[in-house]
Amino acid sequence: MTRLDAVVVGAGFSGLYMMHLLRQRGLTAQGFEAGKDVGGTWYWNRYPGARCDSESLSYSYSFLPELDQAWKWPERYAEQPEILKYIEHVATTLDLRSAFQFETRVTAATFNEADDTWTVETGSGDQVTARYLIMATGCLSKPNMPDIPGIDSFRGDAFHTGLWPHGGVDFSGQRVAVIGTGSTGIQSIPHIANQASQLFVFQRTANHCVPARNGPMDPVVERTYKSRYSHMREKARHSMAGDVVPESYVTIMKLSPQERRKEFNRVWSQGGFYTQYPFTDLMTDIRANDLVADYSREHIRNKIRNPRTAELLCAKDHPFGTKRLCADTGYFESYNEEHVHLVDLNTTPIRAITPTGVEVSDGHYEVDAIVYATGFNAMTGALTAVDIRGSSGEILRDAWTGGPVNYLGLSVAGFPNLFTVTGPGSPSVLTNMVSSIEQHVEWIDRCVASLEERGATRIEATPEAQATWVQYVNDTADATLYPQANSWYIGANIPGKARVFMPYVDGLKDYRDRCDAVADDGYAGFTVA
Ligand code: N01
Repeated sequence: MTRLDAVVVGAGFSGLYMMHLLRQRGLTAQGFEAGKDVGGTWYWNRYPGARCDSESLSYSYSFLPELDQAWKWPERYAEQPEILKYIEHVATTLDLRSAFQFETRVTAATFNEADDTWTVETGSGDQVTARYLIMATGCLSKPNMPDIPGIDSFRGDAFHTGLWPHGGVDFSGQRVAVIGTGSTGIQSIPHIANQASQLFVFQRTANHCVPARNGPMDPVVERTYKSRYSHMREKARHSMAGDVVPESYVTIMKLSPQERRKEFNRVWSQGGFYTQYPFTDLMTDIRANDLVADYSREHIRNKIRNPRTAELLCAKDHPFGTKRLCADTGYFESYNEEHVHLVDLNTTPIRAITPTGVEVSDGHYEVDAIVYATGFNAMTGALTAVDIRGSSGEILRDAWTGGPVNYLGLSVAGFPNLFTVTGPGSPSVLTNMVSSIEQHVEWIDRCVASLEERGATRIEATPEAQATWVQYVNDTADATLYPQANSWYIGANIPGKARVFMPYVDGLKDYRDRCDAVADDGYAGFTVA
């Protein structure tokens, strides 16, 4: 059996950077990736309109300053093909593909007490042994297909947005159903509407949206950014959101109604997630949150001609931003088209998928194609899908039945030498993902280097440190409005999944400081042997 220093699972932004750093340290590492090539999220999510909601100039690696200058992002927010092209370019430049075995899914990993190694098995029958196992499997990579009666009986074409066909899909002249109105549904619906002859959107929950304000890259913005790239990266690294931060902050409840209006107009005209960043009380004071939510609903009512449709599209059942905000480019306007119909699943729930369409409580919609924009088993799904057996033989999936527990979002008690990149308990999904990924990967790299230097063969979170961390993550989330929504952050989208708020809400800077303090303190909260 091949013996290695490390196995890296996943060839997205995380896995590629991890592999690069391990190789730079002179360690032997093997990567496994289920896809045919690199890209991770950006390899699989090829649905029409797929685009990053973080701005292109900040959604890229910071460790390649020459590439920062050379790379041309055509738009304010990059489309999926542009991001994939960037990742492919990095993989080629750093010769990272040679470290990965593609079209290979890791199915099991077992810790060997005798020599502090992991034996990793793949669906193709490979077995390798390595000191470290690094799961760079992504937070939103395990697609969630809804459990609807008759789902397999449909005779038309059915697609999940997270597993989109590589050649694309032409919906021209077709009657299409889209189920789901999260970020993905909201990005894809205007594009599908442009092709379909009839489009039926099945909505269970209206989501809060902000205007994306996408457009061609402004050359002045690009020039300015590029002239200060290292400064911008440094600011992002030490910011709450892992992104470039606003110049100043305001407390909504301290503003007069006129000041508030001016401030809301300002952030709305900037668009994107900037609408969230400058407000200190948005996510903690429901009165402030309600004011922003009211303002956003006003925009929807102004955009949509049919008042009943407008009301259905106004998010009302959860505070603004407590589910992942969606960035809107032409989404609401789609409903002004005569061939686009909104079906409210609260009044007419789906009963079944039939061979010819979607049956709801008061009728049947005949369609040629169904698009499931129904999201992911987020943060834990890709980890619990693998039979990861720790030192006592316990499977990670079983250890997490009551919700994920770990230390720093990086390490699980009972699972020595296992690292999770952007795992539950980390800020990841509440930040610019690439900034968080870099922090995690660099921390793991430093930890591995320290173990190698000390001649240690094993590192493991203590149950006490893990319990304290989990409590801290829960307590800080409970001090915000986040847990008030039935979101994937809390596992609410997956029937039977434990309801535990998973992301770390205190931001990347605070998280980085805590992780660095642990490392500076000789890996406090871990046992090293
Ligand atoms: O998934 P979602 P997504 N019957 O879970 C509905 C990231 N992302 O793929 O809200 C009917 O948000 C469900 O309804 P409800 C981003 O972090 C990033 O859209 O549960 N409906 C909801 O409307 C995002 O948050 C980018 O009531 C059902 C929808 O399906 C994350 O990916 C771009 C249903 C699922 O929404 C996931 O977004 C796009 C059922 N049985 C996405 N089951 C970037 O910018 C589910 N739904 C990088």
